[in-house]
Amino acid sequence: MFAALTQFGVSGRAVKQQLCCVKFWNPRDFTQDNYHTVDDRPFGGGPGMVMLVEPLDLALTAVKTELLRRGVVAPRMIYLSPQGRRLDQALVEELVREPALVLLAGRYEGIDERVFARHRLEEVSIGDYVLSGGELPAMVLLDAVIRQIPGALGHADSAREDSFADGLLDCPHYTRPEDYLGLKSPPVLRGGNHAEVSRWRLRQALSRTARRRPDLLEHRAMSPVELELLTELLGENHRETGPE
Ligand code: 9WO
Repeated sequence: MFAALTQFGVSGRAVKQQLCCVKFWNPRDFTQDNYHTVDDRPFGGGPGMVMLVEPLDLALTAVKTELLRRGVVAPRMIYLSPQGRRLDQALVEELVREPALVLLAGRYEGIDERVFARHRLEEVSIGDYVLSGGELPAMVLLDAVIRQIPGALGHADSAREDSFADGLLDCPHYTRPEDYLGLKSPPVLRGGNHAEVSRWRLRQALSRTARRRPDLLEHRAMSPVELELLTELLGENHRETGPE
């Protein structure tokens, strides 16, 4: 399942270049019975199954032991769950500075609560929806974190100009042809004036953010040029000009 992360794209290249290492631990390898059971019926009844505490406890302990051998003392351990703290770029930038991360992906209806008593697990959510397991959220988190590792991106500045890198939504992008079936690309982007291009992109980013995600602007400090552009935009809004 994790081949999408470890074998493809930016994250795949980072793994190949050994900028990071991703290791997998199967709770089934930490079972004692012949069937390698990792789940059981929930106490109190109800549908579905719950992941057994013992295989998860043993697996997490084994991971910690290996990390200790490698000099990592108290790794951050994260259980991917809809009950967790919402993943955002600030958390991603926090996590990329960690020497190691231990991610726990649940299946079925979830894990026995006593896993939390045995290990200090943070809960992280990638959004308010229920999936079939924590693996895809783990991959989402890892993709976001790995692309922030220095050297992971081909272009040195690609990360800085990413959406959210500056707390703003991304600006629109254009490439050839200049004119597609009468749909024109903005001339400013082809004029060769880099200062004007930067100003246009910032203006677009501010405008989009103000319209689509005003919450992002609430706690964000504004530079003088940003304030100037935003004031311009607000003036235009009052006069009811076109979209963005
Ligand atoms: C199932 C369920 C059914 C009815 C009402 C609430 C419910 N919650 C769950 C549930 O959390 N199931 C999980 C499936 C158990 C752990 C792994 N699974 C999971 C993780 N689904 N979705 C996530 C997840 C993780 C991080 N961010 C978003 C979703």
